[in-house]
Amino acid sequence: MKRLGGELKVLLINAGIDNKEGEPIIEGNRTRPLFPMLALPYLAAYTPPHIDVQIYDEAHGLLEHIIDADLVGISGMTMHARRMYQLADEYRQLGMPVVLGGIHVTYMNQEASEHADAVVQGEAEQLWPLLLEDFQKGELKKCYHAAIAPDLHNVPHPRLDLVAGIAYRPPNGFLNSVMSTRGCPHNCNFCCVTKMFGRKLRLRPIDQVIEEILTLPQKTPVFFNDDNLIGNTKYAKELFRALLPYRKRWGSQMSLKIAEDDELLKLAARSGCASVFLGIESMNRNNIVAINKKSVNNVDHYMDAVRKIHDVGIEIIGSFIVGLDDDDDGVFEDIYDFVDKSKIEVPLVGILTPFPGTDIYYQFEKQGRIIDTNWNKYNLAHTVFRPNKMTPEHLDIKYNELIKHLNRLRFRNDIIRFSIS
Ligand code: B12
Ligand code: SF4
Repeated sequence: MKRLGGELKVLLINAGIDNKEGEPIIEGNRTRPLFPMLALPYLAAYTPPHIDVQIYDEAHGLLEHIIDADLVGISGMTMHARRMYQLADEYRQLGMPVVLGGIHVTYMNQEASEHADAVVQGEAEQLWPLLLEDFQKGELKKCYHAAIAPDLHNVPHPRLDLVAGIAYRPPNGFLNSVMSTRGCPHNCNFCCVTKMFGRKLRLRPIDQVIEEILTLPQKTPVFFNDDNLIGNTKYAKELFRALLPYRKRWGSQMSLKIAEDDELLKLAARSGCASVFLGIESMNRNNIVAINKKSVNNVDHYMDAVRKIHDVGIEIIGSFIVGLDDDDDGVFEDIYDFVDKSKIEVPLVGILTPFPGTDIYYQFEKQGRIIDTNWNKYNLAHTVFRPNKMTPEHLDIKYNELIKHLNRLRFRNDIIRFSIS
């Protein structure tokens, strides 16, 4: 177990999807990830050097054999929770202690603790070394709660080298996942981000971001792993200016507000922005108000915003939600028409999903509207709640039809050069 005096072996697993009994992801609406998640590379970076740490990322294939370790740490989103528990149970049966962490178990601590020796809630950078110390002393606690959101000054570089051998290499993907901010100033009711990372945007010093980018393979694009790269426009402009000399191509998630600031938009384009992931969410003003996004999304300006972004040569991955409370049968056509007319390059449509920890989760729970807690289905391709203006079955059927139609449209457009989806 705890090889005191000897080298401790820690295995970190990014859980995939429990596809033995799970639900397949709708073909065409999701692709294999091109770049890695940062949780485990960061934890590895915070692991003291005398500990041997290994990462297995199941995004490109489930782990088929047991890897020997003294301690196993498992991460994942809600859609990976069952696989996380399956792995945890297997490792624990073999006598290897398991720690679970990540966005899902942060909010489903009770459930997770049935499968784990320890559960970590929140951002674990500061906790992780302490947890490892406790483990080595034989004093592992059942629950660790990160009370303080870590400061982003002087964070070590995430250990991307530990996932380099998997699949994040051209032509299947690229390694260059970089974080520059955490949190988001907005608070959309379906989103976990502000609950988990806070509304106050934490900023990483720009020179440190650039320095990290320069250590990564130079010919492949950079994906900024931020939730809203332009959450602080002053910072974003400085970052884009700092990127100018390096002639990078990059993509990130950001809000539609990018189109409201000409200087910001032009700087983004000049600094190499090739593709943006935008939360367009809904064509319906009532929905935008209800999801608490009216300060960010103006439905009357969508077309104009898309045109402006296209005009500077940036491609758009547009994210839409169906099943919002004011959605009736018209929603599917509205989204299709918008994608068709606006010519956004990659439409991503998801069914509203009440992820644990979000405002809608608690709202739907209180209203008795959650009808399915099979976490495998929490991948935005299944209706797990009772919609307001249609049946769950109808929403599923119409959603699948829309995806098929959009895939044809996407194929027709055939202009995707670089995509972060
Ligand atoms: C990058 C990203 C992606 C990439 C994933 C690339 C890949 N290789 O899989 C892309 C764009 C493809 C993507 C897709 C999806 N994503 Co996504 N994604 C993110 C994003 C923006 C960053 C993830 C990240 O690296 N975070 C930084 C790390 C440091 O934070 P962290 O993961 O929370 O880890 C910290 C703690 O949780 C903890 N921790 C985590 N794991 C562990 C394990 C142990 C043992 C310990 C001790 C601690 C610990 O410590 C870490 C350090 O502090 C997050 C939002 C976010 N800010 O996290 C959303 C997020 C994870 N995604 C989300 C969702 C819903 C999806 C999709 C299902 C939907 C979609 N948008 O189409 C798909 C699923 C596809 C898939 N991969 O299976 C949700 C998850 C909600 C949930 N409860 O499940 C999030 C939170 C966004 C949101 N708006 O709510 N995503
Ligand atoms: S703007 Fe995006 S990241 Fe921010 S709270 Fe809304 S959905 Fe989440």
